[in-house]
Amino acid sequence: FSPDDVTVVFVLGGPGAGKGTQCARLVAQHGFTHLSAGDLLRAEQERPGSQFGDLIRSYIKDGLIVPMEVTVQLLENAMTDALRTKPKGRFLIDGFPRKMDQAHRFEEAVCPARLVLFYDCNERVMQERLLERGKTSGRADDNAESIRKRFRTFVETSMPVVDYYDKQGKVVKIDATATPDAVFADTQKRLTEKLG
Ligand code: UP5
Ligand code: MG
Repeated sequence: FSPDDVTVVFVLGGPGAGKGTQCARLVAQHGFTHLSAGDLLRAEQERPGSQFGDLIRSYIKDGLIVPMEVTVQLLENAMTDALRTKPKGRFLIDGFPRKMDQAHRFEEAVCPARLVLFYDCNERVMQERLLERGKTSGRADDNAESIRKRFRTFVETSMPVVDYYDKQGKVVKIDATATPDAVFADTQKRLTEKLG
């Protein structure tokens, strides 16, 4: 597909900041297509015959970033699929890029992002949310040890990506500690200012 046919918004923020929650609302009200890199990796991990299942499983458990080739390919495939039914696609790419090499590769192979929504939340609140969700989510990384590792990766590896886009003036920073409704109201307001 041609980069002219798509608008890409990256959705970043720490583990449990509320990326998925806000993306679901944006899909419902603004017709975006939501692609969560983590969801795509978890689906690939479960796909019979996948050669990456074991690799993905161990990276996710340790909160590490799966080698970018895998994730970029999954995203490209999902975008191509979505464009079959919607020729001009508006995409929310959730939880990606979270390492600089991914950011560069996506920009070269797919297209640059129009803007980056950054959900800002402190670790205490994020940990509380994730441990609560872990009671029922079945996610292999919603436990205290994996959460600690995810936080470390976020600070060391993923925040530099946010800073990189901030220097380009693309980052819209949103306080993610408020209620989901309040965060969404703020998101809508800021997004409309930027995208129209
Ligand atoms: N909740 C949400 N918003 C709330 C609010 N405002 N107030 C109170 N509660 C709120 O929310 C988390 C929980 O908090 C939910 O229970 C929700 O109800 C509640 P959610 O919307 O799911 O937050 P989100 O930011 O999406 O959290 P998630 O756990 O999905 O974040 P991660 O970034 O850790 O997970 P992801 O799935 O993106 O990645 C998982 C792993 O995949 C990574 O650690 C990594 O190992 C791997 N990965 C890669 O290797 N490469 C990639 O490119 C992407 C992922
Ligand atoms: Mg998520």
